[in-house]
Amino acid sequence: MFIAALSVSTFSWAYGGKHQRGKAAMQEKYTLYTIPGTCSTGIAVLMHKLGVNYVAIKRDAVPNYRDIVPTNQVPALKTQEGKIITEGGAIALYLLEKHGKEVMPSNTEARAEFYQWFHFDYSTLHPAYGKLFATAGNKNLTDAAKAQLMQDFADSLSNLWAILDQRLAKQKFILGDQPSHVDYMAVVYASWNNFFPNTKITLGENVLRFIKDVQALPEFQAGYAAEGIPLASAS
Ligand SMILES: N[C@@H](CCC(=O)N[C@@H](CS)C(=O)NCC(=O)O)C(=O)O
Repeated sequence: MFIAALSVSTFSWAYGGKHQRGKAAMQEKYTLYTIPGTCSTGIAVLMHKLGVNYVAIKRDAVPNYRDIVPTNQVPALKTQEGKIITEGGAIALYLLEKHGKEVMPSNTEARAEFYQWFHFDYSTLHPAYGKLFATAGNKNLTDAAKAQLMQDFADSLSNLWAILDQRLAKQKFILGDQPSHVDYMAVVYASWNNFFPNTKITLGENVLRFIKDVQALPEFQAGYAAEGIPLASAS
């Protein structure tokens, strides 16, 4: 997905999970390639939750990024050993397995539920936004055709949010009373509604409450601060 409107200024800094590490860059374990505000920001939030040290580098500050990541997309993670992992879902599961066993459900049934909603994020919600971004950037459509197609895609997207709204009527977070990476990603995606001011995407009242709750989490605030971007309003 291409998000042209996001900031692309150069940055590189060292952060360490719950505590900003300032100049102690020598101890960094990971490099996270990111475009702040995109799906890579969800990984930044997870890294803060897990308390792992990393350096964030903006994709557009890396001249040969495509040589490192052939899709040219973020997120990408360079491990301590120098291995590059791409695909946000793979990165999240790698980090959770390595540093977050205690925040993963321990039994198979509960883990299946985690995987279900994890993939609802990565394989259903994210691509639904991808259709909107792609249509918005399509130069072959008339304005009227583009607006209609975008609204059609937005209606399908609103149906996905309605599924979450129903679930969030019964519980605080998507998996229950504890926040997880599934919540972080959903709230990052919800912020993308702001890119489509002329298209109606409906978020139910439970989703709106949920967004506020997730944005209030310390790891969410720390992740956004590390990315250098404000929390997005949702309506
Ligand atoms: N399947 C990939 C999709 C990654 C993706 O769509 N990344 C977007 C940001 S959310 C991106 O890099 N956009 C910039 C571009 O495509 O040039 C994943 O889940 O990691």
